[in-house]
Amino acid sequence: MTLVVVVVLLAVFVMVVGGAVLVRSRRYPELEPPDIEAAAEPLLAADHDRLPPPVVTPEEAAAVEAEALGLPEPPPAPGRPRIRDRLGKARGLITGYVGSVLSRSSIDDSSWDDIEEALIRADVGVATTGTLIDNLRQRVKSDSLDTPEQLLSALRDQLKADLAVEDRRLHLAETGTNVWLFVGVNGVGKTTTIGKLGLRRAAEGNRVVMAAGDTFRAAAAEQLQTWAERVGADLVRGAEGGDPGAVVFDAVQRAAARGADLVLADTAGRLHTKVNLMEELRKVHRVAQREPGVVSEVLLVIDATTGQNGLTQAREFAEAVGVTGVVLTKLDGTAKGGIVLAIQAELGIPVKLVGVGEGPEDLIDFDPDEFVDALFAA
Ligand SMILES: Nc1nc2c(ncn2[C@@H]2O[C@H](COP(=O)(O)OP(=O)(O)OP(=O)(O)O)[C@@H](O)[C@H]2O)c(=O)[nH]1
Ligand SMILES: [Mg+2]
Repeated sequence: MTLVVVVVLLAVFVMVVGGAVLVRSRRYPELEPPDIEAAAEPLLAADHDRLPPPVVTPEEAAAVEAEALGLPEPPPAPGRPRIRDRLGKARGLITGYVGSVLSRSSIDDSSWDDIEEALIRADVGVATTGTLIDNLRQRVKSDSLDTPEQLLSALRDQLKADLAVEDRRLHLAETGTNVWLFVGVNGVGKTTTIGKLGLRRAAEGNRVVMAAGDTFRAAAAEQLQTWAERVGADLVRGAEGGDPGAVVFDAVQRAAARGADLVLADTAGRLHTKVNLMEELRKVHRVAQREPGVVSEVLLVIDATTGQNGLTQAREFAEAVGVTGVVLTKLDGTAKGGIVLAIQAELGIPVKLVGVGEGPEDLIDFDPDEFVDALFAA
């Protein structure tokens, strides 16, 4: 009897508790244990690229902050190509020309003739080649070199020594609004170089203003505008045929007002015949120097494929506007590159940058050792 009562009470208890749980879970379905697999399914099925990354990098944090502040998106840092991978015809050029030196068992007159010819064919120019050979002869004598291998190794060292300069950096004045002026004849790559360099400076965190000082043709300003948009830089442009000095002056004022670090100023490579280009450039230079402007670099852009013509151009521009450095473009093409030596030896102007293509990353700081090694590459 007692047993029957206990069993009945137990059954009643189970029914009451079970019913309560059932009622609760119906009223509060969220209290039911979650179906993990069902919940994970949309995540597993989702496009992984659209899922938030697990870690926020400093660049991403900076991008979020920049967006919140309404700043333009910083351009990606361009990767730096190596000169030996990007040289066109110049790569291995000396090696190709001096093979005959190595085919002899000693150093004789023919070895010297071959080296001289190789340098001239490499665009070094007659005068610079003469000096180079004289220095090399002295070195061979003083170091008692007697094998062709030693001779070529001395040539390589001599080329590096002749290209060595103490300071190849691009300068910025500490006070005032820095202006880098780009000059050169038409088609050498001034505008493209400004674009590439602007991209690099912006990626390094600088605020850049571009000045479309080539008012000779409207397309020049459009071309610079495209680069300015890519860089996220301010562009100052004037009317077609307008005063280039006024454009550069306005750009300096705008840079100063906005606290920008640098003005990259484009200029025309050719003008209407009645206007003298050098006169015009002198004027632009003077105006760019007006307070708070400080012209801290005048970069002469030379197309390396023009060979010895580049030297004549360098001489003319150096006289007119005091060139502080050379940008040698198009070394990725048919250029032989020896002009680098002539410019430095004869005019004492260091080559600071080289252009090795039309893309945004195709601008390299000139390194003489890497360059000479590339000329001797196998
Ligand atoms: N392959 C190669 N092409 C280049 C290089 N630099 C510039 N270019 C090309 O050369 C052409 C002329 O370049 P620009 O930058 O317009 O030359 P510019 O000196 O501004 O010419 P103007 O405005 O006419 O005085 C363009 O097609 C560029 O893409 C380089 O390093 N390598
Ligand atoms: Mg241009």
